[in-house]
Amino acid sequence: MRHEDAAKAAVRGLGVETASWAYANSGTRFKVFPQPGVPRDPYEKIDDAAVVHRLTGAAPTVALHIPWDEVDDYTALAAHARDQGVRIGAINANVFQDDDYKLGSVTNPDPGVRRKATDHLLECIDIMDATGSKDLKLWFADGTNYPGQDSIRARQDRLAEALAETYGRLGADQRMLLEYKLFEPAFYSTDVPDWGTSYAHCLQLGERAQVVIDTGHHAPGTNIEFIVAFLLRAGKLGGFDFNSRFYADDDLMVGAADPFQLFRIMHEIVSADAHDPAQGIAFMLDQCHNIEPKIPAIIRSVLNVQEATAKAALVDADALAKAQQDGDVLGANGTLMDAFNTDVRPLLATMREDQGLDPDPVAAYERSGHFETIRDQRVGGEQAGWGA
Ligand SMILES: [Mn+2]
Repeated sequence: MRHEDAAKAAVRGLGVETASWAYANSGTRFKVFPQPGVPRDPYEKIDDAAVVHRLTGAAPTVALHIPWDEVDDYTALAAHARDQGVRIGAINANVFQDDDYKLGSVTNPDPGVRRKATDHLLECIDIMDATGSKDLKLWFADGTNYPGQDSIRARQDRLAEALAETYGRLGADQRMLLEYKLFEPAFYSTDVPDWGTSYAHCLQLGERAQVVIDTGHHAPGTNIEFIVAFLLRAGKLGGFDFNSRFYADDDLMVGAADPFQLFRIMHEIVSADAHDPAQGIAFMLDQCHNIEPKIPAIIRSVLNVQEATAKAALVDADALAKAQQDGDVLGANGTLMDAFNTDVRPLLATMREDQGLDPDPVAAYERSGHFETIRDQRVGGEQAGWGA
């Protein structure tokens, strides 16, 4: 019973940040399949994020992506979010969708392009000031396709210079979260390909620069929980972009492809008490719902994170520590597996009832009639999607 209470407490404290772009139309490079009722502007994206928060009680912030979420008045957008019961989360910069960025953004050999890219990063901090956002999230598509195309070392110098200028513009309570990705769109060398590169730049920048782990951005078989443990120990884990994958950067629902991996990650988090909001780790979703209905998929994703967290909190820490100390390999592994194999759904249903929520948020959404409402109301105009 004591462990169950601890699991409920761990989950209750956990906020999952949803992404504005996940509510919009998305697809692959082959096809975007539009869905009815999809938001037409950032205000409607925030409305959808607020629905997810109302039903789960666990998604209090929504990340924006600039320029996809460009508006004239960011203060008004933040006020709209507050009226809907949510807040603006991380501001995600976009320096990959302009013709100028063919050979890179902040690492481009052309100083004029680098200036333009860095100016965009600075503009994103202006938007943070206007919206109350605390996190600037950076992912660079920069890299090269062919050996010899550019100097790998010079590109690192250019990257460091742009990051330093941007870091210097941050307010005292703002952070820079630097994401990495193994490959794609660059296929030979990527300028921030792994956690080590991100970590090294963040270390040089200072305390408020931290690494963000997108779970889909690694080579197959990478032990992500090792990265989590290492960065936590170094005080350099800023947050996650949660999603799941079978092959590359699939951006499927977190916990869908490999719930055991998500559990192992959350075990590292919970065993370091890093799920405590005071620790400042941002648990964000970065997913694309290309063929499934978006809002229920995002609700399901929040629940998947909650389930993994509850299981991680159910690990008998004393028994695990004793087994590890005693060199009891099977006992230690068994302790972990007992927690993973526990069905935590009844426990979480009770927790939601205690919070005044529906025990089954996905079913509650289906019953709510919300989808029919947005399908009928959001006609005319242009649906939001990549590049809009
Ligand atoms: Mn990401």
